[in-house]
Amino acid sequence: MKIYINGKFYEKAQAKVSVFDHGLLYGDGVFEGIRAYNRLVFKLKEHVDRLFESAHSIMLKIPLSKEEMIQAVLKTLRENHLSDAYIRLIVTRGEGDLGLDPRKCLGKPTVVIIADRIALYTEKFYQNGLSIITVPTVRNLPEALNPQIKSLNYLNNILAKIEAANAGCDEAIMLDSMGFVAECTGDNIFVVKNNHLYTPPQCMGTLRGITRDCVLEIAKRDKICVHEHVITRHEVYISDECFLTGTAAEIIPVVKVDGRVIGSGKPGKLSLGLMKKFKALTKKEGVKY
Ligand code: PXG
Repeated sequence: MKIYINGKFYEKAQAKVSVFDHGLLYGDGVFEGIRAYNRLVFKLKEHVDRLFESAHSIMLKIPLSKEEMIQAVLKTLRENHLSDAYIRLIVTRGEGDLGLDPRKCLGKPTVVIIADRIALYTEKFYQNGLSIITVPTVRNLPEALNPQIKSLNYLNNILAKIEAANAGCDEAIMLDSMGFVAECTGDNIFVVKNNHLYTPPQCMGTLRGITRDCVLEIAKRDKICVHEHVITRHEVYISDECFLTGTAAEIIPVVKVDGRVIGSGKPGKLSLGLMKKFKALTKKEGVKY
């Protein structure tokens, strides 16, 4: 495996950054998770745009242009001879001292690109659906650390994941500070009721997921009525279908929430249709390498 660090490639065992890097010391940095299918990088521009937006918001100047970043991703994929891959793009504030002041980070951010494989869930979960739970840890408040920023500080989501695992569940629903459904630890959430599709709006402690946007687009094209609307837990419980979306998990059905069986208890028709259409899109759309 060849890992990109600041313009050079290193073998996995040699791919290291300083223990003084503020990405490690404070989670001071941003990241993206991107997928490539069949030598096509899916939604590469959208991911790079979001990376630059996250960086801009935390006043982190990425030392590459967007085009240079795109080329670096493509080069990393070529170096690793992977036709299907999961790409992790990381930009940290760089090396500083033991104080948190980012001005002491010498103005040299660390850029890392890893191309590997990922399988969050086995095939059986895509066929049978997940059992998930609402957890006590709420999603970060937008006025504290806005969930639109894909920062390296993911402790909010990791705490929720621990709570789900402690309860023997596969994923966690995180509420926003008002008690509405926000999202899961690394996925957006959708429900289906009477053939209408609902997902929480991005303003309520919810990341505007790129897979989420893609599903909304497919659904609109299919003349499915879509609503970006606040959702309560009750609305999830009484939904006909539920599924999660994310780059890593793709589209995965949910069949049980907080002990309540969703719909028939099996992945729903609309969910399965969207999964099929999403898969077809990933096979033909993307940036070639
Ligand atoms: N919400 C959150 C909080 C995320 O971190 C998504 C939604 C889905 O967004 P995209 O753009 O990928 O459709 C994410 C992205 C993991 C993992 O291991 C998940 C993400 C990032 C890194 C790791 O589950 N999620």
